[in-house]
Amino acid sequence: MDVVTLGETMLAFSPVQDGPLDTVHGFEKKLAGAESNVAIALSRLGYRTAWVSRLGKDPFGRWIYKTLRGEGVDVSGVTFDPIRPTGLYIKERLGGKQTRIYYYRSGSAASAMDQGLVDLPAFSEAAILFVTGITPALGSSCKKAVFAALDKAREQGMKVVFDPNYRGKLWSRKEAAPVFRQIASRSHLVLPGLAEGELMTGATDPESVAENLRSLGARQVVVKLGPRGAYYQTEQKDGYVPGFQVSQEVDEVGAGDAFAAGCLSGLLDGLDPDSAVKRACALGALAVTVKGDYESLPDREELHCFLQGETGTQR
Ligand code: KDG
Repeated sequence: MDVVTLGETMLAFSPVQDGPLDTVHGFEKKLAGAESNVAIALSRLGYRTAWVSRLGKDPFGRWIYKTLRGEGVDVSGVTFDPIRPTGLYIKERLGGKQTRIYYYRSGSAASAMDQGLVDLPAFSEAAILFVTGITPALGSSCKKAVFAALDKAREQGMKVVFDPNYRGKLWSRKEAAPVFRQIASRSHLVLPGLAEGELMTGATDPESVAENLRSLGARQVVVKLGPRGAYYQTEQKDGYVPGFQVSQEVDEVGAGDAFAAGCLSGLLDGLDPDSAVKRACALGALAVTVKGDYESLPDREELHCFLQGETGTQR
C-alpha cells in the first residue's frame, strides 16, 4: 500500500443552480470527504491507496462505499454503523465565488471512529499516512484515532503528511491550533493554506509560516496560495511555484485535496520539491474546472497532457 488515510466521507447535495438555498429546488447527489478525495486522486494516478472510515448502514453509505471501491481505493477498512447515519452536507453557491456549506454530520457514523481502527492491516502496510485536521474535530474518539494512527506511523516508519483543513463550523481556532501543532510536529510534510499557517504559528507570510512549522518538527512545508501557486520549504531548498490558469473556475471545493494528492505523489515518486509542487498546482487547477470535489481529476496520461499545455478538442 502506498498511502493510507482515515476520515469522514459524506453525501453532499450540490445545487443545480446558484442562489440562496431557500430559492433552489434541485440538487445533485455528490460524494464529499477530504481524505477520500485524496485517496481517489492518488488511485487515478496509479497508486495503491486505502481509505479507512465508518459509514451509516444506509443507502448513502453503501453508495459511498461502492464509489470508492469503483475508483480502485482499498475499502477493506470501512465499517458500517447499524445506528448512526452517513453524514450529509448541503452546498449553497451564491454569486461570485461565495460558497456556503451546511453540515449535518454531528452524531454521524464516522464521528464514532475510534483508535481500534489502527489495528487494521492497511495501517501497517502503507508507506505514507495522510491525515487532515477535520478528523480530530469530529469528536474525542476520532481525535484519539488520529493520534493512535500517528503512533502507529512512528512505530512502522511511515511518513506522515498533514493537511490542516480547518473547518470553523466544527471547532474554534483556539481549540484547533494546539491539536494542529501537535500533528504538524509529528509530520514529514505539512500543507497549510496561508490562513491555516497563521492559525498554527501566528505568522502571516508563507516563509515565516514554513520556518515556524519546521522548527516544530515538520521536515517539509508547502503553503498553498490558491491560484497564485504555492511556496515550499525544506532544509535544503525553498521557492515559489506559480499556479496554473484555467479558463473557467466552476467549483473550488476539493482543490486543496487535489493539491495534497499532487504533493503525496511527488513524495512517492521521489520528485524534487519544484516538480512535486508543480504537479500539485496542476491537480489543484484541474479540480476547480468541474462541479464536484474530484470528478475532473486526471489519470497519469491526462495529467501529463495538462502539464504539456495540451487543451482544446482532441479527435
Ligand atoms: O476538501 C473538500 C471537503 O471540504 C469536502 O469534501 C467535505 O471533508 C469535507 C469537509 O469536512 O468539509
